[in-house]
Amino acid sequence: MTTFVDRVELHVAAGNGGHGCASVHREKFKPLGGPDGGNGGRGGDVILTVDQSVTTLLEYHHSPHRKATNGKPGEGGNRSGKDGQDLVLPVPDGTVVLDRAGNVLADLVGHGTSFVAAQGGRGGLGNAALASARRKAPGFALLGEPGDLHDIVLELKTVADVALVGYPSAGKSSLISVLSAAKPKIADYPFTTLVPNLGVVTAGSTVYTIADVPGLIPGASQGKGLGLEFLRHVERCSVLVHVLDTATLESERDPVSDLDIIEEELRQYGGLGNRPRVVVLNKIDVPDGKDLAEMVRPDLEARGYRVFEVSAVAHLGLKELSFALADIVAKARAAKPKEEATRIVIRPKAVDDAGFTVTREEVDGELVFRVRGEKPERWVRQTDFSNDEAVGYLADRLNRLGVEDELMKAGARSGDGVAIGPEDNAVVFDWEPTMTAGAEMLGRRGEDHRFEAPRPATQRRRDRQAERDEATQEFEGFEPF
Ligand SMILES: Nc1nc2c(ncn2[C@@H]2O[C@H](COP(=O)(O)OP(=O)(O)OP(=O)(O)O)[C@@H](O)[C@H]2O)c(=O)[nH]1
Ligand SMILES: [Mg+2]
Repeated sequence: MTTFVDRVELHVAAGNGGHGCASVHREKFKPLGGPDGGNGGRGGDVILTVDQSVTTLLEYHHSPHRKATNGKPGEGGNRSGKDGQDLVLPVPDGTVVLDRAGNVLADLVGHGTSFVAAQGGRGGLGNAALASARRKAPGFALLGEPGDLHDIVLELKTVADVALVGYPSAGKSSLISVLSAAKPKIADYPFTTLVPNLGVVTAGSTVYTIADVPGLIPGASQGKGLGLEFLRHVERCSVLVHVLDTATLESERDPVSDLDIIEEELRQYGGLGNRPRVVVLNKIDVPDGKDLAEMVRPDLEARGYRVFEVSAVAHLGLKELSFALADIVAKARAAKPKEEATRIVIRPKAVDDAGFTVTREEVDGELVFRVRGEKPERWVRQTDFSNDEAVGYLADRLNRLGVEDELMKAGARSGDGVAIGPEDNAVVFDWEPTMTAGAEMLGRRGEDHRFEAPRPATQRRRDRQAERDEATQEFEGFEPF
């Protein structure tokens, strides 16, 4: 038997975006031909896709680290870097994707249904794309962004229409073996079935799937036997079938009390209450079994169950049962909202990237104003802090977004600490509210070691003047995103 794995933790890394290129076109007799640095390529995504030929998550159990390829950097001559390749990971039908906290991110049902588990980083713009009327020859380019890194959990919930539940040795696997072409393991000791079996049944014009789960015993909800762990495989079914053993040799058991006990365990598990149920009294080929079945039948029917007397071994009552199940399945399918086109691609929720927040915080006894927001944080990631022009461009962008104004409103004063990004990964600098001097804001008293390339004082003065001049004109810089 192949190993069955129905829960794995997977570490997915999308590709990083390639850096943009800063380059100036050169030709004989035409020394300053303008910026021609190309854009970096996009990093590849990691995509989970339902593939019906895959039945377990075993592969990911063996190698849980998966990475898509990076985008290539842009090059001179307006050559864009190549995009990274998406990494497509095939998963079984019915795979549920969760984050580590247990929140469901996606529920993948139907061949071809896909989920982007990690998004590749954007490529950085080259200096050709950053050029504008005002910034004719940018001496910088944007960095590619890192791709997403996520730890996710994959859980398999078998997609079956009909689920068989019951005590060990009640004959669940035997029933699957005679209703479908599946050949599960059958034996006369309890817990023969350790993982769910799945079979396909054809009854008239209806084709449906039927699954069993390992046998349940009293106290399964407290983890007795194999526990309720496998019940997630029956969560999606349209109908639950109680398989009751009419020929058990255990003196304290009978079909009705077996049913009560299994129902109690299902109730403990929760979520299956509204599923239609039918009762199958199995093993009526045994004479005592037949008698017992006839005895308990009125009782069960009085409770509202449809009751089928069958023998998996002697092939009795099977046709009636399979057609009745087909009927319930067909009705359930008709009642379900129409399935959307099969090839659904689920993308992670788009982050609200319009806004940003400024909050006052105390870090190690010092006042810090923290700026959080998709755009400011992305722009910081795109900035090559060893390049003053790039830092100036960042300052311009932040200013235009209104970060400066908000800091002012929040009470920030010259020299206060400002951090852009989350606590563990922020760019920190001392605030200079003279936003016209773009590069100065970040450059002069920055605490970030990346700011440390000094410029001579004369150069700085000249830059500042140029930037002031620039800022008095209306900003018309290229806004890439
Ligand atoms: N006489 C008789 N025996 C049956 C019938 N159905 C199943 N059995 C026997 O009952 C025993 C258990 O059958 P399984 O199909 O393995 O039972 P199960 O419910 O899948 O059991 P677990 O996997 O342990 O939960 C086997 O020895 C079967 O041959 C039947 O209709 N009549
Ligand atoms: Mg079994």
